Amino acid sequence: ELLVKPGSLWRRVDVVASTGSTNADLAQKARHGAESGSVLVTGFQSAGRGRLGRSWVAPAESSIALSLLVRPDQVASWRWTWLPLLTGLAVVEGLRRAADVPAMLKWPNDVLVRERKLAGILAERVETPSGPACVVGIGLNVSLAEDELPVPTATSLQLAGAATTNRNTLIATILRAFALIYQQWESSDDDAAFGAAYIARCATIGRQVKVVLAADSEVTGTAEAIDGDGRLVVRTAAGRRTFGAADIVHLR
Ligand code: BT5
Repeated sequence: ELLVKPGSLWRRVDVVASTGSTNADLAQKARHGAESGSVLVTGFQSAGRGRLGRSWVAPAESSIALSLLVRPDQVASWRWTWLPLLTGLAVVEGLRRAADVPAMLKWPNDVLVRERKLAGILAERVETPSGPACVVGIGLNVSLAEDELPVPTATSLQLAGAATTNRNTLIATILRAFALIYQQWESSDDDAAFGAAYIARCATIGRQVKVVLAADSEVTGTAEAIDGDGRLVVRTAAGRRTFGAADIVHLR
């Protein structure tokens, strides 16, 4: 039983024991008319999706996968690039509050604790009969032990010494944090304010980074800022360059 009551943003929260991908399921529901504020939560995905064709892998019983459907009809479509970033910010703020872990963002939207990945976010635009919508997925490692980590760069709330690993508490806190930040973003056009809030929690800014553009092309420099479209601004020997979320950034 979830503690989240349907409110001004959350219209319904469905919980299933397992599925392929909550993002795929919710996108399908969106095409069939699911309303803004629909949430789908599961404990296990057999085909969890990452960005750029990668996969999200998490064992049953020790992780959370959830997807949120929003239809930001009032927001200009060029501002939608902020959705994955503000979701990352919501996860960081929610986990700091609920679990007391020093969560940070690695641009664009990996959630790290002590340089290891605690949560991943995948935002996907979906065309539906009533207009475009966005499905935002969050994968969170809750109680994985060291030998259960899918990759050595991962961590879990339990390994990070979290104050709670209670799923309902975590889900409720993340949904509340998202609703707060989303509603501020939807009702304002001050992306600079989001940029500032994001930068305050972003481990990438001020660091030496290597940006991989293609197999044989990379750029190194110092990450300086997030611009008005949520892109990363890097100072290189040859001047400033701006990168989008499809470019792969390694912290050095
Ligand atoms: C992400 O992709 O980090 C986005 C993950 C989004 C997962 C959620 S779960 C709910 C919703 N439904 C879905 O089907 N997906 C979303 P990306 O930045 O591409 O990172 C993927 C990479 O992270 C993989 O290639 C691995 O290296 C690593 N990885 C995979 N599983 C991990 C895990 N459980 N913890 C930490 N790292 C992981």
